[in-house]
This record gives sequence, structure tokens and C-alpha cells, in this order.
Amino acid sequence: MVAFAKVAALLDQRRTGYSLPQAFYNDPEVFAFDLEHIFRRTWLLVGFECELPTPGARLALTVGKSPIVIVRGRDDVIRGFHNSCRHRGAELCAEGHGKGSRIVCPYHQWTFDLDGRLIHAGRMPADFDKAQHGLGAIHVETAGGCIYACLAEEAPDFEAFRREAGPMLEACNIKNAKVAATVTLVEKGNWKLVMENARECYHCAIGHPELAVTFPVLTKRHFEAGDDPRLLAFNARMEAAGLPIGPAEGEWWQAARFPLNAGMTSMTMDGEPAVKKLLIEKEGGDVGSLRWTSEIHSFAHATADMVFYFSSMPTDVNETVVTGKWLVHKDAVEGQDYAVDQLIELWDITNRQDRDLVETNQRGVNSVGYKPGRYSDEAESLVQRFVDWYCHEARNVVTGENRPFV
Ligand code: 3BY
Ligand code: FES
Ligand code: FE
Repeated sequence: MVAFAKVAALLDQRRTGYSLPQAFYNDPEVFAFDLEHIFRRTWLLVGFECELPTPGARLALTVGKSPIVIVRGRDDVIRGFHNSCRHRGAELCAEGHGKGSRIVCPYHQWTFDLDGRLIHAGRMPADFDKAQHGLGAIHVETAGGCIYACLAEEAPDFEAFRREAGPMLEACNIKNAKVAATVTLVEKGNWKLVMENARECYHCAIGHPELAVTFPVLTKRHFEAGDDPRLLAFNARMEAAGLPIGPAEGEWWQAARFPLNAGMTSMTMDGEPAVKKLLIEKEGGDVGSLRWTSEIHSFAHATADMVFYFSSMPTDVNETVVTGKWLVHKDAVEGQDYAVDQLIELWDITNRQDRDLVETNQRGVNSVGYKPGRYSDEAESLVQRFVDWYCHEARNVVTGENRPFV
């Protein structure tokens, strides 16, 4: 509750259109508040259906300090659980991918079925009720091959996302993908600085010379076409090909298809596809990219040849782990249809540049001389949306209200 009063006072100080008061970026109490209240309130893109190809496949990850596990059941339903044994709380599944017909605790071997029911616990008293000791479920939804999870008691609406972004994702064929590469980076920066950085390309022309070859770095909010004939022609061509462009936005998400720079069909070093076997065959793969985001932690790009996924998870007030995943068609053969080095090169360079920028930002924000500065409406409109959304969520938490974000 101390944190509530502190956060309420900081929210009162905050000026719309300006970066946040310093404590939002470096105060351990605010960070504890963020983990406990903000990360638990919203939907997170935790992975892809293709990562759990068969019953018993699982994916364990940590949200803040909370380990969770996503499991495909024998009925093919994908469920999520707190990755914490109902005996004495041990972590059940090690971080990353795993597989097994049951979930067996490594500590005293309590054994859970894939739907979370406790089915074996040795040497327990006669009055012990297994039915009272099933795994704690978390909310899980899938759309277009993506798996979303939410740790709140009551999850925010998912249906608008499914309805509006679902068809945009379906068109990307992510269900027929596989993860070809994963890279994690530890960034010495607060998660909000990581996400602010991920929401703008104000820094891209100078900060990402390699990305700037293919990515339209002067983009505004959602790559709006305005009266640009090339963009208008692209939009018409995509709609005709059955690739919806949006843009669409909900409280916690955004999605838009946009053209890359002229002549470019993928976000690679030279703009050529990195994979011979395409996920999207339409238009010969000349389909730009679908960018979709979950406000709090992720963005992803689906070009014809690959999906690049970026997820940031806070680990400490000034530390964030960024996970990058590259997905390609499940039938693409490494060494024949793609080379991992080439596949990941551009985004890997870009992510490392972003890590350096975030760390530079954090060091400066820690200064006694830091004062919130004005955002660019043109170049940082999605940064403003992110901080507005965060402040809105935080205000709801401290007041106990549940006002919608509009
Ligand atoms: O997707 C974007 O908007 C860009 C690409 C690289 C940085 N930023 C996240
Ligand atoms: Fe899992 Fe004891 S903590 S069986
Ligand atoms: Fe960047």
C-alpha cells in the first residue's frame, strides 16, 4: 500500500506528452508495483502454437518473478498453469521447452496430469484430498497460431483482438511455422525504457543503419498511407490478395500490415528473403510485413519468409531480458532453404543496437539532472500510447477502478 501512495503521487506529477518522472524508471518500489499489478493485468504473447506440436509438449517461462508453464493437453487444448508445485511450491518445469505425458515435480515427485489435476502424491495421509491440490490455472487464449497468457484473476477482453487481429494473423500461416532460432539479451535498463524504445523509430535512421535499408524508418503511427501512391497501391494489392492490412488497435494491442522500402521483401541485410520456402506464397512473397504488438512487452513482424518475435520481461528494476525468436516454415530445411546466421543477422544486430540505446537511456535517466522531456507527436505517438496506457493501468490499480483505456 505504501507503493500505491507513491505511485499515485507520481501519477499526479506526470505530464501527458512527456517522458515519465524518474522513479517510474528506477525506483524498486515502483518496479515491485509494476510486477505485482501491471504485468499481471494484461495479455502477454508467450509463444506460438507450433512450439507445442504434440500433446505433452510444454513451454516454461517467467513473467516477472512468476514462473508459468504452457502445456498442450491430450485433447489438444493449450492450457497454462502457475509453474509452482502445489506441495511446497517447487518450480515444476525448467525454463524453456519440454515434453512428457505427465508433469512430475522434481522435488518429491507429486505428479500432475496435463490438465493440471494432481494424480499422484506418495506417503500422504488418508484424509489428503488430491482434488484440492491441482495446479493453479492461468488464462490462455490462442489466435492465428499465437499463444497469449494472462496472470490476472479476471483477464481483460480477448475477443476484440481475436476478431480484428485474428484474420490478419491467420493470413501469416504461423500455424505452419517452426522456431528456427532464439537469442536472449540481458539489458541493463528498466522494462519501460525497453518498450519505449521498441515503440518508435525516431532513433532508427542513425541508430539502425542496417534496419533502415528495409524498414520505413520515417514511419508515423501505423505506416498510414496518406496520399502516397506507392503505399495506396500496396494497400489495395494486399486487400485484393486477402491479406488484411488494418490498422487495428485495442486496449492492449495493435496490428498493421505495411510495405517495406521499395523493392524489399524481407527484413534482412539486403531485403531479400532469408528463407526459400515461404510462409506466405501470395504475391510471390511481396507482402510487406504484419507488425503486431502487445502493449506491455512484445512486438512481432511477419514477412513472407519469417516471423520475428521480440519479448521483453523485467527481471529487476534496471534489468530486462529480451527474447528474440525467428520462425520459418516448418518444412524449410536448415542449410538448404535457410542459414540461421543469415536469418537472424539483421534483427540480431538491431536488438544489440537497441540494447545499447536502452542502457544509455537508463544511465542518463538515473541522473540527478533528469527531467521528463517532450515526446515527438509525429515520431513517438506509439511511445505516448504506451506510457498513457501504463499510467492508465496504474491509476486503475491505485484507485481500485476498472475504467477502460480509450
Ligand atoms: O517495429 C518497429 O516499429 C521497429 C522496428 C525496429 C524497432 N522498432 C520496434
Ligand atoms: Fe513438489 Fe514437493 S514441492 S512434490
Ligand atoms: Fe531500435
